[in-house]
Amino acid sequence: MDKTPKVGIIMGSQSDWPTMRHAAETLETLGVPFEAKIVSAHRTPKRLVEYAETAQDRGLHVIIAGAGGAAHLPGMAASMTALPVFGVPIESKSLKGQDSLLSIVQMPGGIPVGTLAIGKPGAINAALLAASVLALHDPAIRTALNQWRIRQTEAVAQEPQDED
Ligand code: RP5
Repeated sequence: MDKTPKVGIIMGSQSDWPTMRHAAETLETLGVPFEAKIVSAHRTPKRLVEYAETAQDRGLHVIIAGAGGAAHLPGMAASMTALPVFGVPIESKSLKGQDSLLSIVQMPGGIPVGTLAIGKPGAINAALLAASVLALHDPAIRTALNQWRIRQTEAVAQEPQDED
């Protein structure tokens, strides 16, 4: 099986990993080859340019970019590649991720970023969306994604239980 990463997960800081690892774990479950890198729009701008400009030639099909606060990473990545970019707003301490959400979602017309929910649900859904894109041309990923959805449905109990 080809192990060349098809999805690039990038994040602005090590502090984003507790959120972004949920994207990584979801892709792993689905058997989607990915890479995960710290790339900061502000602290490592040259790394970002290099990453975005070479992403397609290196075989990536989708980029998932997580960032918090003044979250310019997804938009700047999208400005330098025509690959689909999904943005995950990290739940920041000061504004609970509302700052991240607004700075990722409100892109100018012409440079799209598919913006997900704040935090863990957004990270999981970004991975599922990336898998959906790949599944259009990859039957193994399509099967894995369908099975994942069946398992999720089957895991929902008919009746609630006391938790304590
Ligand atoms: C952003 O600043 C990162 O994406 C992170 O969410 C936020 C805070 O970074 P640290 O100060 O924790 O490194 O660039």
